[in-house]
Amino acid sequence: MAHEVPPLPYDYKALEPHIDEQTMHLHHDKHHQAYVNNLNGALEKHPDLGSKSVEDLLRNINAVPEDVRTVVRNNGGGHSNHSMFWAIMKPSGGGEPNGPIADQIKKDFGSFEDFKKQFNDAAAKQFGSGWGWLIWDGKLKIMTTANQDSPFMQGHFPILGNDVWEHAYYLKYQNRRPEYLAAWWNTVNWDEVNKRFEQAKK
Ligand code: MN3
Repeated sequence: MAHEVPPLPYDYKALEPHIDEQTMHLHHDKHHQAYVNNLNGALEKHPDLGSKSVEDLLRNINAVPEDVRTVVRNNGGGHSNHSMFWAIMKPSGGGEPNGPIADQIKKDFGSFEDFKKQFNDAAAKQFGSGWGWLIWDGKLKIMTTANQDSPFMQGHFPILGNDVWEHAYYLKYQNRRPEYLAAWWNTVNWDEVNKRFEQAKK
């Protein structure tokens, strides 16, 4: 069964003014679709991998046949990362986190403000294209990956992640990545992040 881009769970302009409508169209309809097309193209050569979830492929990336491993890494990573990304945002999102993730952030980072500062700092410093992540490793930790590499490849469950490829922000913010990083928190869907936090601890 072929992989598919999940439909955006809100309108393309719903995250304005933080993320603009044109960026959402290009990002979701073109970039994410291209990752899915490339992933499906690679998997056609190995029908035995067709039944695996993209997360399972990434968790065992070294078991993927060598002739398609890099394509699966980049495009399977791109598919998984973006599927998470659309889901953890919502219109009129942001504000202070709630529920268990709020308590854990306080425990592991001192305060939400300190966590945001550390996360934005790490994501701003990611050289070139990549992602900033919040993962669970017995405690909450911030990490970054290059390109479309996924925390799943390192055995970690991504609770929350922000895309720092230029395609995520360049139309509106140009080279001002820190401005995009600061604005992005106004889109976060903390209910969804809490669901992912539950999954991460399993
Ligand atoms: Mn992207």
